[in-house]
Amino acid sequence: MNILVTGGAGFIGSNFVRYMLDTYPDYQIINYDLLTYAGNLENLKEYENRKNYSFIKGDIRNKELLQYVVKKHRVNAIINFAAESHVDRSISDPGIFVKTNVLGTQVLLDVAKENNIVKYVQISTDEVYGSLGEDGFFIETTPLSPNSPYSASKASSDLFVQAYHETYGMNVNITRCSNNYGPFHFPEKLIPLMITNALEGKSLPVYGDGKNVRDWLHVSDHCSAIDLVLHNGAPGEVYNIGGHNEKQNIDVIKEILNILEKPHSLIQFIEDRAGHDRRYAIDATKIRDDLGWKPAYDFEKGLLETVNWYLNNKAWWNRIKSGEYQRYYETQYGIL
Ligand code: NAD
Ligand code: TDX
Repeated sequence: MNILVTGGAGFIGSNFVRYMLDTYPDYQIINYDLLTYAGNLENLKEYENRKNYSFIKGDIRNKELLQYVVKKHRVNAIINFAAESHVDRSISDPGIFVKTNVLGTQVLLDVAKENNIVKYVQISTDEVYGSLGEDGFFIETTPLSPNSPYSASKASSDLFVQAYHETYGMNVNITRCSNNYGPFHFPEKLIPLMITNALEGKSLPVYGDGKNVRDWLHVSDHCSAIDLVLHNGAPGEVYNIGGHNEKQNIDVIKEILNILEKPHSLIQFIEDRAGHDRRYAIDATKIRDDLGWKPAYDFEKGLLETVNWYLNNKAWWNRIKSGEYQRYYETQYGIL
């Protein structure tokens, strides 16, 4: 297979590129990424000279460049990770979310259609389903009910993917995964922000009462699920991905502080996120039954490994936190 991975320099994309190069040495992996603030080639440093790996800096909205790349590399599958991915940024500046996530996906779908790509996989999110109450789970047929500009843009892209399947008969899949964690996670997101702030002796900003629930999945379990969908997903199907690791934010934060042996007094409750979804929980029965997927990670083990990764890779996150991200941080949280 010659696979175009868009957004392969970001958190999940770079973990997926690594997973594919390790698992399928005979596949060609073409990483196409715009290298926005979230894209970082350092994530794939050890792989840059592999002969079955190439990187192209490009925008998923650039149809001409995509046509050239797809033809040159005889691409037969596309997996779209490229997106603006942070909910808080979508609240302060929604426009780029529509441009990248909606328009970008539609351009990519056109390129796939015009080049007879055999499989297109859209990496979506559980956030498109909106928020749950105290109980229940999202299943694939749960109505889309996004609440943030980010999730509205992801839901819109999902609808375009489904429309291209229905209208043009394209072989597509959509995956909807819960919150990922693991190595190379950008420190604007909850887990890496809390780990790195604690290590720097800074306050840990908790939105609202800290009792919002997220359903955590180790990024390598997400990668193995995408692998199965790429190879065995039935045309047009949606697959939910999640490992039944529902946690309140405050409990995750306390666990991080305990691992690092840092005081709970670093926790600072701040104003809630606007439109903050209360609870996400995924029912992943379909991908388990139809494709035989099973997550390998237990959350406690995964969190410990992740904390250790940040302890051992200070240079990686220091470079991020001292650069442009610093300006975003001051705008988002002020000086805590
Ligand atoms: P990320 O922000 O770490 O990475 C996004 C990547 O996309 C970056 O490398 C960035 O440079 C690239 N990119 C942005 N705009 C681009 C454009 N116009 N053209 C080409 N590349 C562009 O995001 P992530 O957390 O790795 O998420 C990857 C995908 O998975 C996203 O589609 C996201 O919606 C989805 N997802 C994320 C999670 C999660 O918990 N992080 C969970 C479920 C689904
Ligand atoms: O400083 C913070 N304080 C805080 O309390 C941050 C950054 C987050 N939070 C809370 C908000 C959420 O309830 O922690 C929870 C997780 O927040 P994020 O890490 O921003 O993730 P979330 O909003 O749940 O979205 C993530 O999961 C689904 C990804 O960023 C999305 O790309 C993915 O689609």
